[in-house]
Amino acid sequence: MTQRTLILVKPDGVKRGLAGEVLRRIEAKGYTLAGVELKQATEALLEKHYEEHVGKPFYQPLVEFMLSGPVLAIVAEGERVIEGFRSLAGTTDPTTAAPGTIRGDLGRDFGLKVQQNIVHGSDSVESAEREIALWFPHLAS
Ligand SMILES: Nc1nc2c(ncn2[C@@H]2O[C@H](COP(=O)(O)OP(=O)(O)O)[C@@H](O)[C@H]2O)c(=O)[nH]1
Ligand SMILES: [Mg+2]
Repeated sequence: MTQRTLILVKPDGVKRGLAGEVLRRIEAKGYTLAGVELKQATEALLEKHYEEHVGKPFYQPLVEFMLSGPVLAIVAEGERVIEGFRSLAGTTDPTTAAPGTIRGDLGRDFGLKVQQNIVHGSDSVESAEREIALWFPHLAS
C-alpha cells in the first residue's frame, strides 16, 4: 500500500545540523520525497498537530521546544512508509531507542522538561492525512 507520511526534523535536529542526515536515511531506505520545506511552526499549528497531547504535563514544554527554531517538514512516500519511518526513527525516549535508529544513534537525554528526540513521524494513516494537510495544504489528498 503506497502511503505518505509527515516527518519533521525538530528544532534540535535542525540546530545540530542533522536535517541532511535525516533526509539521507529516508532516501537511503528508498522512500521518495514528495515535499520538503523549512518552516517556523506557530502555536496554532502545533495545537492541531499535537491535539492528542493537549493537557498532558509535557504539552507546554513540547510546544515551546517546537517553537524554539525552524523545523524541516518533509512528506515521504512509499510502500508502508508510515510504519517504515517510525521504525527508522526509533522509540520516543532517545536514551533507550535502539542503536541504528535516528533517535538511538543521534539523540540523548539532556534532562529537559521535554524529550528532544530529533524527529517526528506520523503514527497512522489518519494522522498522516491530518498532519500533511496542516503542514502542506497543497499536498493534502
Ligand atoms: N518529557 C517528556 N516528553 C515526552 C513524553 N512523551 C512524549 N514526549 C515528547 O512529546 C513528543 C510527542 O509524543 P508522542 O507522540 O507520544 O511520541 P512520538 O510519536 O514517538 O514522537 C515526543 O516525541 C517527545 O518529544 C514524556 O513522557 N516525557
Ligand atoms: Mg506521536
